[in-house]
Amino acid sequence: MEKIITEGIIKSYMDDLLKNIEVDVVIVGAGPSGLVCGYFLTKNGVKSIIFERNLKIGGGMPGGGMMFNKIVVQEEAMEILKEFKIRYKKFKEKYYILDAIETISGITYKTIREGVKIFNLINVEDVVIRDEKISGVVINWTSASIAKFHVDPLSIISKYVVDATGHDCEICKIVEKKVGGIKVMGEKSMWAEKGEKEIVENTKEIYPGLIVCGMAANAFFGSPRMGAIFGGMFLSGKKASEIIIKSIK
Ligand code: 48H
Repeated sequence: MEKIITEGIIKSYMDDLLKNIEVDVVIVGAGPSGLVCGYFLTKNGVKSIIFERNLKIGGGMPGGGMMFNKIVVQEEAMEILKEFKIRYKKFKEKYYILDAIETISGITYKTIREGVKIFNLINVEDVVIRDEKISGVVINWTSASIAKFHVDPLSIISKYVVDATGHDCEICKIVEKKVGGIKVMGEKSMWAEKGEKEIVENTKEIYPGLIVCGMAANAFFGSPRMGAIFGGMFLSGKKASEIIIKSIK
């Protein structure tokens, strides 16, 4: 039986990896914005995969606000939540309260079932660059990075890379440092209305082949944080997918 378990797991994982060596879109980060982006891309026929460095999926969402595992979502984003069949309660005019765990679990499940492959425990440590275009990502095991082992990485080729890495906008910082031509402004202090408004405007292609979405978009453009309100994350993930769909199709 042990032999069957081992063979089954290794073969099946390797099959998944081999099928995804070249894809349309690599999304970095399985937080709310990255998951929603992947869902709408795949639903519209654009093959996308997600690399997540953590063991768990969901980024900052399971923590809700200060570990009270609830989130607030505003009216404009509720259509997206309804598509994922997440339950909600109206709180005040135009604001809804959702269970953080149900929301992230529901989004994750539907995203995977739509056909997005999520690889957890893999860190994106660099990008592939060709003719001044971001053309893929460089990956390694998170455990190797934590241990600071010198293990050379592997690469995945793609038409687009989406930076959905949250507050740290890691892929933008890598491109700023190693490729040049862009400048990370850095996230500003709390201002929920402004942060939520600007996050959608900030979702765009910031370098050929590189789209920034979610909290990373506000960090890149120097916009404020907004606390545990998540409508902007969902709208931003959806907008990132629309930019790519329009360009690829
Ligand atoms: C692989 C990586 C890498 C890497 C990071 O932080 P997230 O939840 O990001 P968003 O933008 O989808 O959502 C932001 C939201 O959770 C939040 O923080 C809010 C609303 N804050 C407001 C406030 O005021 O504080 O998810 C990003 C994911 C995480 O799971 C990381 O582990 C992952 O990206 N990640 N994965 N390679 N180099 N860097």
